[in-house]
Amino acid sequence: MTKTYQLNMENLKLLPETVLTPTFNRDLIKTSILHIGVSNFHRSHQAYYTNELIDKFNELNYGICGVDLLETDRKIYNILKDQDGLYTLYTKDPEGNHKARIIGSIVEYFFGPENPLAVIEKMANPDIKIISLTIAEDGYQLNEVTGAFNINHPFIEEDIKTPFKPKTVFGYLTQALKLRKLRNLPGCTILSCDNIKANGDTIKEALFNYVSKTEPELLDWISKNTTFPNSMVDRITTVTDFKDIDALKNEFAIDDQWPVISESFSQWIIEDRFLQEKPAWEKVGVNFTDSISPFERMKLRLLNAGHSILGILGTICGYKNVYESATDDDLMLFLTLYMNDEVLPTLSDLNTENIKSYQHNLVTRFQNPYLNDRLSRICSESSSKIPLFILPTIKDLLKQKKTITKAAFIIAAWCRYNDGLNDSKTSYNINDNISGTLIRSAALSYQNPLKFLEIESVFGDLSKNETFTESYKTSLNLLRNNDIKTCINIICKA
Ligand code: CS2
Repeated sequence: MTKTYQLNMENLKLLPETVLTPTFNRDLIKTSILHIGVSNFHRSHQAYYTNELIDKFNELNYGICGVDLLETDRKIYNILKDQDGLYTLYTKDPEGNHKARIIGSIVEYFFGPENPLAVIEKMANPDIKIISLTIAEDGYQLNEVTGAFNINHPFIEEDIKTPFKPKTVFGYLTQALKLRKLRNLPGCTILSCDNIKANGDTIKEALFNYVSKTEPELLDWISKNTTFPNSMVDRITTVTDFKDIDALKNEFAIDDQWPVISESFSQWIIEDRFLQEKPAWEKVGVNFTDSISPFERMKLRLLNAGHSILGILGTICGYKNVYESATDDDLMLFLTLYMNDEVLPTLSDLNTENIKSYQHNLVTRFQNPYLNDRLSRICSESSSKIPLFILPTIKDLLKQKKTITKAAFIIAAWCRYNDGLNDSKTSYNINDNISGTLIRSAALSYQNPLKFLEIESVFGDLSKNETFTESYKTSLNLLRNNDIKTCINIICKA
């Protein structure tokens, strides 16, 4: 058995040379970025880029203060405390090259449930120039259909009642910005890094809604003293499991309680609208642009939608990870036809060459045999993902009077997925905020196929669109009477 070293500052020097470790003095770093939601994704993406910037260019002014707001995040709080804020980013490319890099850019950490006032104070600290977030699709409390902020969400109602013990990002931001105003301090840039359309505009609208209800006199100050750049973030990051933890021990002698595993590819495109001087992230591969919209549409409709399709169809086939789905010829044929016939017409205003190369690269990324990207991760919270990844394509196709056969098949397959049984009659869990509604509606759809489409919070009035419902009903009927592979073959030949 190889000797392993518990990950912490003291042991860094004992790690084998094959491990990339921070070469900078972490004690000299000044924290100017506060990040809410220290998820695996943040740790594989923004914290990585910032680590590279500090490490390669000695930019010591851009340390990150990590913040988590939910009790369910206590695990990361304890682990980062044990490991002096260090963790391993373990990247795996499709050719089988593995790299272990210790990330040292998170130099401070605050845990909301333990001390909410300390978090508010830190957010109000003028040294913090950027407040960034990865709070996942469902953290924005949006109405899935209209995309509008849901002020009546129970968490939001609670925050309105107990403003100094907030639970949501909106409660925290409001109190912190109020303090900045009271103390005559500058505002900050609020940078969303989530997979939602126009993420900066979205957080801005949601925050303005919250503030106009709770602290209306603050609105004018916020609009003058904050900016909300949109950004597009991309790096496939899996759920860490014990096999990864063991592999790191065996391959690199690192004993890390919660490493992050991701592909080697990564992309970050940000609108250049920072209130104050921004980190020179462009030195480490980040692109700054005037408008994120073309990149974001391409990514959400191709990569994220592609994932959801491989997740839903693959789970019904009995597969467990993206690699298995993405190396199945039938599933890939369906995905390719969906992209070519039904997504590309909605992206016709974009550069065709860029789209082709993105699409081509996607196949290699999905087929990375070294990543165990579980379909359960992909399918979780589909009720928040489908409205962002698939429904906008459907709406555009219907508007343009183009064919929607494959898109309708995907929605019907999602209904079939919510039966909770694969084609070999093995059951799986439906992990979703509204799993009860999904399961009930899928059951009712045996009698009346439209029952599933009538979940208004997901589909809006799609059940009233006859062009769509005809195609959807045909697909659902097929799916109820055949295994998924047979259905895919029929749909692909149609
Ligand atoms: C995935 C994303 O959650 C999902 O459904 O599609 O997490 C995806 O892996 C990332 O957006 C990749 O950048």
